[in-house]
Amino acid sequence: MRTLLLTGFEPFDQAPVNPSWEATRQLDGVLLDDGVQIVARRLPCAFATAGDCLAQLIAELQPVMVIATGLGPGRSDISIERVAINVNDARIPDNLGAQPIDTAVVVGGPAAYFSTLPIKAMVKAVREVGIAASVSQTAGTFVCNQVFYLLQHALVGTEVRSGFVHVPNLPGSGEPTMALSTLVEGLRVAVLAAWKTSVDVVEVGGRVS
Ligand code: PCA
Repeated sequence: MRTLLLTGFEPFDQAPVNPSWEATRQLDGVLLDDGVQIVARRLPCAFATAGDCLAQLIAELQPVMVIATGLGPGRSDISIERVAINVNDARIPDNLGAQPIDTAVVVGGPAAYFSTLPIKAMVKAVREVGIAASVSQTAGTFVCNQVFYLLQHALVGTEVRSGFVHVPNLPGSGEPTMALSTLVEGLRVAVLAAWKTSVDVVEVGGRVS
C-alpha cells in the first residue's frame, strides 16, 4: 500500500478547532482505488516547527503525493493554491508567539514555487459534485504559505507531486463558512482528482485583477 500524505493544521488565533484538521482527519485511511491510501496528519501552527514536522512525516511515510491543507480565514470556497512565495509576513503571532515580518522562508531560495498538482482539474472535479472551489493565486504569508513553500522546496526535482489547499471556516465562526461534511467530501474529491490526473486540464479560471 502506498501513501498519499494529507495534512491539516492545529487551531490557531484562539480558535477552538481548525476545519482543515477536522476535515482531513476524517479522510485518514481512505483508499484511492489503486493501492494508494490517504494518511492524514496534523501540523503545528508555528513557523519554527511546522516545516520540521512535515519533513519528518515525509521521511517516515515516503508518500507518493503530498497535499497540505489549512484554514483560509475569510475564504468561501475550497481554494486550490497555485503558488508559494518565499516570504514570511505574519499579521498575528503563531502558536509559539513568533511573528516574522518580511523574512525569507528559505534564505537564497527561489522567489516562488508553483504547485505541482493539477490545480484546474481539482477545481473542476470539486465543482462537478456541486461544491464551491476555485484556483487561488496566493496562499498568504503566514504559516500555511511557509509550509507550502517548504513542501515544494523539499520535493522539487522528485516525482512526488505536492501542493496546498485552503478551506473555509466552519459554521458559527462569523465568517463565510462551509459545512464540515461538505468540506470532507470536497477535499476527498479534490485529492482523488489530484491523484488521478497526470496532465492538468485547461480551464478558464483566472482573474483580471
Ligand atoms: N491557516 C493559517 C495557518 C494555519 C492554518 O490553518 C494560514 O493560512 O497561514
